Amino acid sequence: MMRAQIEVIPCKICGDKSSGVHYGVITCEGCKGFFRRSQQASVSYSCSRQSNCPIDRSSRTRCQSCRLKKCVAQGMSRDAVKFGRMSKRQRDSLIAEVERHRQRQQQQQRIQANSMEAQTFSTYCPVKDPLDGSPPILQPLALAYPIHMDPEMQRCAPEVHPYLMCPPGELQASGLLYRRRGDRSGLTDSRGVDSRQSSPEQGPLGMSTTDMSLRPYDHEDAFCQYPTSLLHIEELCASIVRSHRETSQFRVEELQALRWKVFTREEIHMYHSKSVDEMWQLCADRLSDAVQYVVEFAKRLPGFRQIRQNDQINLLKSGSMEVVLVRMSRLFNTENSTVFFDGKFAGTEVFKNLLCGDLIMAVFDFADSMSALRLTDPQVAIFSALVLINPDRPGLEDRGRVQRLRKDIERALSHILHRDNQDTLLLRLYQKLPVLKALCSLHIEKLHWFRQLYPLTVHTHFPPLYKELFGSDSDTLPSSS
Ligand code: HC3
Repeated sequence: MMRAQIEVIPCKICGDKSSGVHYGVITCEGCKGFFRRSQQASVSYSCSRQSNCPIDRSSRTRCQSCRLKKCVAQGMSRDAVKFGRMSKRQRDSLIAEVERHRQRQQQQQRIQANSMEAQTFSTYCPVKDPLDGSPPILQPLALAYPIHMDPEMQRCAPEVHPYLMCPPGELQASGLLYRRRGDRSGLTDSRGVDSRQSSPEQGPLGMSTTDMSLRPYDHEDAFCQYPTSLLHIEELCASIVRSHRETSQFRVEELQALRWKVFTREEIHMYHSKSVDEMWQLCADRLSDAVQYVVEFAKRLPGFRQIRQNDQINLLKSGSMEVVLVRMSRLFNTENSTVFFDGKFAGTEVFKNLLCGDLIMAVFDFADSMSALRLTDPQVAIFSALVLINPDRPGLEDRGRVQRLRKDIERALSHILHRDNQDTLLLRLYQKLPVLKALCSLHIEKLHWFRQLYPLTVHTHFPPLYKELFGSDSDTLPSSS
């Protein structure tokens, strides 16, 4: 294939302009050179953070360990050079990818041309689409739609649920890795004021409201219009679908092309040679990555920013794992019961050393039954929004507002299913809600069990966002020793 054609796809590692296929992956010259240097016997890198540093064009030189990890996860290998030519399958997949890129670029240009017009009458004021070109396919969207792309969305009140509200990199930079000791609820601000009583003008930390990543409820914004007309419902659907598309971590088409990439026996053995806590740590890392995208999805949902800040946090705390599980069905291959995990398709046996076979079986069964519904991506998007915007979650202060938004999303779901001639799916989707709840309770139960066995691993090695969502206060507070 012509190099110039491949170059329409950005570097799979950092998103910079690519220069062709290097070591088996489309990369730029910088990442090609980096990978070559990393292969020297004397080289060994380590990450001083959580081993999940974002790698993009501007940050790629900051952490060599994470950059190399990403190169390997994307499939870079010295062997790719030794074995020379690509297989027919790889070539076909590459051609298809180039074609999809072209089409997406064209589509994007059309959307951009239309969006100026659309924004003038949009009830939901959708977040400006950050795309200025087509997104790279099948790579973390931190590259395609960097989570730090919208500076206003990123700023946060760091001492209040820091990891829900800030991308990890920023927190490290601000040195605010932990909440203050003694702040048991995590909702108390630096002045000892309960953030739940935040004034309308100021956020919990006395910051202006624009300093928040999850925006606090804004009285100026209190008048929120809810759609009644078909046009509004359609706008709501489009806006939710866009939020999903921008934050969905992996693209369905590309996962489809990668279905043949299953873990080999040797690779499965490698997972089996990990200790229980190493395996938990790995899964906690992957799960946190997925949750990060769900948080971003929530922030881009129409109406979410108009919910009170503490309610936004409560919805995410109780709903983000459920959305991860809904999204997991997109990554599931029913033919061989595998899920796209850690760069390849994995069966339940990969997770053996977590020692929670019942949870893994239940999660895989759920993914299988969801995949069997053969939902389209827009249907997954709106169902995910429905799962997240749930007025029955504990601790909500303004349940009414959540209820109203939920009603709109319910209408949106009925509308899209009706439009797709699949009204019968509605009941089947609602039947999934209690299953999701039960899975999440089982997940938390497993974490309690694991914490009793390995309290230090959770406290010291688990990603802060994971602890923020699933852990207890003792997991997030600095240890007293
Ligand atoms: C199966 C899984 C939950 C789902 C995770 C998914 C499939 C989510 C979407 C991501 O894009 C890819 C991905 C990676 C990891 C998958 C998790 C691995 C194990 C976890 C189970 C529910 C076990 C819970 C792990 C624990 C106990 C550490 O929290």
